[in-house]
Order: sequence, then C-alpha cells, then structure tokens
Amino acid sequence: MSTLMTLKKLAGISAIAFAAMTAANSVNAANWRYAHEEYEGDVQDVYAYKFKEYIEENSDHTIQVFRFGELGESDDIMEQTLSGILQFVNQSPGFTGALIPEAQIFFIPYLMPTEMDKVVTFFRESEAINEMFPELYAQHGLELLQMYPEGEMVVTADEPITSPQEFSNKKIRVMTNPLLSETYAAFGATPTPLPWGEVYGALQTNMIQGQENPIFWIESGKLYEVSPHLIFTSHGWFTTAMMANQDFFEGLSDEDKKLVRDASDYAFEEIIVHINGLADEALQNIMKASDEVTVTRLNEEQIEKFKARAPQVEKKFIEMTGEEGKKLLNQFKKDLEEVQD
Ligand code: 6CS
Repeated sequence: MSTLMTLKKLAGISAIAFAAMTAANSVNAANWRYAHEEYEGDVQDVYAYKFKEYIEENSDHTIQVFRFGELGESDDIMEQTLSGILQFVNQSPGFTGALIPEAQIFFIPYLMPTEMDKVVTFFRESEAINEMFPELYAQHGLELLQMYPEGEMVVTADEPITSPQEFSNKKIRVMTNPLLSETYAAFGATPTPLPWGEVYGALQTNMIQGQENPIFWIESGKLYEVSPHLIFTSHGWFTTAMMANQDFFEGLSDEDKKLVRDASDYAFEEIIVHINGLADEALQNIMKASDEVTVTRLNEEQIEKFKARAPQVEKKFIEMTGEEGKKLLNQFKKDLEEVQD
C-alpha cells in the first residue's frame, strides 16, 4: 500500500473511531440539575457557574443551574435534592441546621476569627470541616462536596445598636435553625425565624426590626432600603455548603466522582478570589445608593458585652447535639487555634 493510501486509510479509521467515541460519550453525557439560594452574580451563583464551567470543559456532561425562587425556597431545594429530583444543592447551614443539628456550630457567636485570611485557611485545613462534616452530612443522604465562607455577618436594624439592652423588644429575623434563635435571644433580642423570601416585606412592614447577613447580600437584596442601620458586631461569618444527593453520587463512575470533586475544588479557589474585597465594594455601593444608611462598628468594650453571652449559646449547642456535637466542637476549636497562630 502506498504511503498516501495508508495515510488516507488511517484518517478514515480515526474518523470512524472519533465518531464512535463521540457517540459513546453522548450516550454517557448527563444533564445534572443544581440549585442554590441566591441571585445572579451572588456568591453561590458564582460558585455554581464555576462548577458548571469546570464540568462542561472537562466532560460531556452539562449542568443546569437554578437560582433563588426558580424552584422555591431553600428548604424546597433541599427536599428536591433528597428526593433525587436535583443532583446538587447549595444550602447554607442556616437552613441545614434544622436537618443536621451539628451544622448549627457556625451560629455559636464569636467562635470564628474576623480576619478573612484566617477564615480561608480554616476552611482549607480544618479537620472538622473536611473530615467530620462529610460524615455528618452522609448520615442524612448527602455527599458534602464543599463548605465555604461568603462574608462576615453584619446586623441591620431600624436604629444603631451598641449593646444587648438596645436589642430589647426588637424582633430580629434569623434563618430557620433553632441555635441561631438562641444566639439572638442571648443577645437580648426577640428572634424571629423566617425563610429568605419573607425578609424584605417583613422589614418594610415593621413586622421585624432587623436581621443579619453578609454585606454583599444586604446590597443584593436591597435590605438597606428597609433596614438602613448597619452594625458590625464581629460575631461570625456566613458559611455555606455545596452537596450532592448521595445515591446519585455513589452511582457515578470513579472518573465522574473525581470530576465532581475537582470541579468543587476549582469553584472553591475561584470563590476565595471573588469574596476578597467584595464586602468593601458592596458597602461603598450601599453608601452611594442611600443617604439614610449608618455604619456602626462595635469597639472592643461593646463587643465584650455580646461575647459574654456566647457561652450560653455554646451550652445550648451541646444540649442539642450531644456527644457528637461535643466532639465536633472540640475539633473545631482545635482547628481554629491552629489558624490563630
Ligand atoms: O438570609 C438568607 O436567608 C440568605 N442569605 C444569604 C447570604 N444567602 C442565601 C440565604 O438564603
């Protein structure tokens, strides 16, 4: 056979092989559904789209992302994931805490450092986050793929607040886990659990007099319009978690499991870059958008008054979670000590 004919034949064979491979891949290609709790361009949305980008660039699978409201509230998307309608869900412990009591650890006030670099190192290195939490979520049919921080928690209220006494008679909206209610009760307020969709209206109609959230969300949800006094209490960080339905994940090939894990890690790295400076930028935008907004940063002495109430919340956490919670809390504190050095 001449060299030319050989080359032509080889080209023919590889074209057939390529077509066969493509057909096989498209047979194996899946469309996975992924829901999160936020709006376009918000932190969970950036994470979801980075995850999608990685999966779609490195496989034939596609990801369909659903944002807040498209499939209901936060509890609805969790239910849909547990029943297998969705493959992936991003839900913050603020809501998951009602299902997995140990996830409420993030609501013990003044446990987390305030500095972002320490928080990020903690999420990267913590044994409690990376080893203990996946086991706890697995007990509830969830494959925990990533926990990540979104921003420092800031309180907004109908007037500036600098002491637990000033919280008295104020209804403060909390996400729907019982420990966060304990935190605000300890802070002197009347905690009012509400799903996200009801928060703006409840503030507007004065059914509640305040709430807590990271600054980017206060901007994104325009909460400053109806709750203009921002109070930096340094009491915690908004944490979130991305996970898969465990039966679905277990059914994936080893190659796809690795793909999903790599995509989660890739999105985490991107999100760490994304949140750097995000709060400052959002605060500037809020100040530009409204003349009514005030910013109160509690000083050390004022913080101490709130911090003094943290041990009673920690005690409640242990009452709610028993031995498992105590073990998690000890490891969490040990991991935090390591990042403080
Ligand atoms: O406060 C809430 O309910 C919402 N906060 C944030 C930052 N993300 C989603 C969550 O539903």
